[in-house]
Amino acid sequence: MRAFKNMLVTGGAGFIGSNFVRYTYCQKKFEGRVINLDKLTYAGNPLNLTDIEKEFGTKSYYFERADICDSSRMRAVFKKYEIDTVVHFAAESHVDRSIFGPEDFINTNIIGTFNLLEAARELWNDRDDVLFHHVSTDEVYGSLGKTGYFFETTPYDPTSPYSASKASSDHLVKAYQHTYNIPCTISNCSNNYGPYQFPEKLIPLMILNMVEGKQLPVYGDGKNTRDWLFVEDHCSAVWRIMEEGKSGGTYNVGGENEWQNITLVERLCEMVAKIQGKDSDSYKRLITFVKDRPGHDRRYAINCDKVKRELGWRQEVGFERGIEITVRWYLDHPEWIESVRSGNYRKWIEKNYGKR
Ligand code: NAD
Ligand code: TDX
Repeated sequence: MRAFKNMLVTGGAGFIGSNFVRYTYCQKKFEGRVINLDKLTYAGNPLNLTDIEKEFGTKSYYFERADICDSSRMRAVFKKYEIDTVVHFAAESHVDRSIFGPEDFINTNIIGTFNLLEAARELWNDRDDVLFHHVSTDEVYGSLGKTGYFFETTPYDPTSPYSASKASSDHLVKAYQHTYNIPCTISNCSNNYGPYQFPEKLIPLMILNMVEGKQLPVYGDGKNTRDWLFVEDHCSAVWRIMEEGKSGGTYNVGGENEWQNITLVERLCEMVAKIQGKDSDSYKRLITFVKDRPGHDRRYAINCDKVKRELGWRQEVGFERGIEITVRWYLDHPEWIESVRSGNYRKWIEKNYGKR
């Protein structure tokens, strides 16, 4: 089993990255140093980790506000903290945004990943006690019809600027492992859900719109299908892969939990209504079919037998429980929602980290 000392977590102020940092301290009881490197774009929110900052900020948790597109800064951070492990979450992550403005996706997802790999190549210098773990998506495989699954061997066929940029970064990671022998692992994961997800993504957007009595916009005919994974289960998979995965290995991670969007939104209406003791029809009436996303992938479904068979990973949180935890979290954290909705946390960032 690999052991890690100085772990650079990129994008640790975002949704999955912040859950991963919390999981690392609270579940894994990690005793090394965690260096959270994040540019704090609109999606990065330092409030996501105030508890960790408070408890570990003077011991082993460090925050570096930096852009992974800044190559000299990446090398400096590697040197400053003697980084031996990279867990690379930082990315532009929203498909709709990539359709309206792809440039940031090309820069961060491709050039940013390249910069981190270059820092590793230069500073790790053939070491084999290091690891670069790259967090990727099932969207690199394209879209499925009514049947079938994505396997690790499925040819890449990305369709959106977002998925094309993630596919490109995956290829770079594989090339660096192959050419320079940098120990690398990759995970390709399905749709995550859970606390701290920015409310531009389907599940938090729907919950918050319900609370505010706004329309619930469902794209197209609502029959596009996604495989949903509770975020903590993703974090446990990343840890398994980092500890035990083969260098050069790629691992699919999924929830084995497919839902058509419309059915998922109806279930969310029922969960919110149940928790609030209300009638779910009052929420279901808000469902509105809207113009489809251009190039909208029809269905994603992950086969994750490899990570189960080779590394003994399992999902632990079933969908009903995961949805309840998630809905309750959003209902119980109005101050987080207010900060994200109003952009107030930007003022906090400027006060603490200066203007961008
Ligand atoms: P997110 O958008 O919530 O967070 C991304 C984080 O990266 C933010 O904190 C942001 O400030 C930071 N960031 C963006 N550009 C940066 C830059 N140039 N330099 C430094 N930091 C930068 O995203 P997420 O949903 O947490 O996704 C994390 C990773 O997981 C991404 O690589 C994404 O492709 C992948 N992924 C996400 C899902 C999902 O369902 N959310 C599924 C599979 C894979
Ligand atoms: O308002 C909406 N209405 C709607 O019908 C939104 C925001 C989404 N949708 C649909 C589009 C998708 O079929 O819901 C589904 C999920 O949409 P998103 O939450 O935007 O996620 P998706 O596009 O599937 O991509 C997500 O999963 C894979 C993440 O954003 C990616 O970062 C990850 O790689």
